Amino acid sequence: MRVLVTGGAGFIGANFVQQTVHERPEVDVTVLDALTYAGDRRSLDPVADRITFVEGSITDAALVDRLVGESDLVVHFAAESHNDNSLDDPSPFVQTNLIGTFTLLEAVRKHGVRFHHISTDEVYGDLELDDPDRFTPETPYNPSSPYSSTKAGSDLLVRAWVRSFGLQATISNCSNNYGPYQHVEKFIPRQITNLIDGVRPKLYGAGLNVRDWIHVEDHNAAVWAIVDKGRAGETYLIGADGEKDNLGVVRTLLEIFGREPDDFEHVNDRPGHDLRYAIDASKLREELGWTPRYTDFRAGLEATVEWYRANEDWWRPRKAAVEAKYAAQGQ
Ligand code: NAD
Ligand code: TDX
Repeated sequence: MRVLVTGGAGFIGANFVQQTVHERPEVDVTVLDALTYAGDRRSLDPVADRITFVEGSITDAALVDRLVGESDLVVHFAAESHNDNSLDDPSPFVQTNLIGTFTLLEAVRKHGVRFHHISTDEVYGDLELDDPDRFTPETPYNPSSPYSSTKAGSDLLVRAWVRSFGLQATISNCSNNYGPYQHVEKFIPRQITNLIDGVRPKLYGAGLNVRDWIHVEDHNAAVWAIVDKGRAGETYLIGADGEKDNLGVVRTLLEIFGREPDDFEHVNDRPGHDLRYAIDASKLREELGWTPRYTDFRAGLEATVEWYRANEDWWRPRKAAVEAKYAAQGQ
């Protein structure tokens, strides 16, 4: 089977490619990645000699047409992925998340190739802290940020191509991922690398916002379960019952580093900051038999801390610029 992985040099995509090479030696992997500020070829070093890497954009219709035409399956991770950046400049979000997905859909339609679209729980908006309901595939779309609205738009394009053109496609909407190779702009790696540097973690606002954490390997195992056994045209929500407020995550990290529980700073809140995400993944669990392996969040965080300690040469080159950008925003 020949698989085209878009965004395979990013956080989740690189983990997906590494897992695929190790667990499915029969699969032939080609990565298409534009190597934006978020992409890093070094994240594919452990499998570099076992994959084909193509540097290019998913908005390049001729390139996409050729690569899709040589594939049996496309797994589409490529995106602009950071909410804070989308508040600063939404333009690349519209280009990559909307135009890029459209470009892929047209090629997949032409060549009749199976497509899996990676999306986010943020398309559903946010929940109150005490809301007993969680997101399900029936929850209406209500995105808040330029990032989540472009992801929502890309999901709707996929749904329309399924209905109008009979595309063999599935969609997954996953909650917040953590694990190795995540860019230091994101919450958990930012705080881990701050703590390694002896800097206090930075909490937006009061730190009461809730995210539903899942280890990246569990996300990727779910993606393969959907590709293997999912029904075309369906949406599957991926989550591992990992709700935590940001303050709780920071306190766990402080404990892992042997620091006092209040040794953090409150910084400016994110405008329009979604309060809470929570996933009901029962369809995925019941229909496809998927279960997460990382059920102990603290143990998963400890392993992630160890990875950042052992791979300082991977994250160090980006750290100062990320912190300078946050500092300019009072974050
Ligand atoms: P990331 O920012 O770490 O990686 C994105 C990758 O896409 C990078 O390698 C980048 O170079 C590449 N890319 C960007 N624009 C491109 C373009 N025009 N053409 C080709 N490649 C391009 O993101 P991530 O956290 O790994 O997220 C991957 C996917 O998973 C995204 O679709 C995101 O919306 C989704 N998702 C992420 C999370 C999360 O917690 N990180 C949760 C749910 C869903
Ligand atoms: O320094 C920080 N302090 C802080 O309190 C940062 C960077 C973030 N936060 C808060 C904001 C959020 O409530 O932590 C939470 C997580 O923030 P992010 O890592 O930026 O993730 P989020 O905005 O929740 O979006 C993530 O999950 C869904 C991914 O970045 C998206 O790509 C995915 O779709």
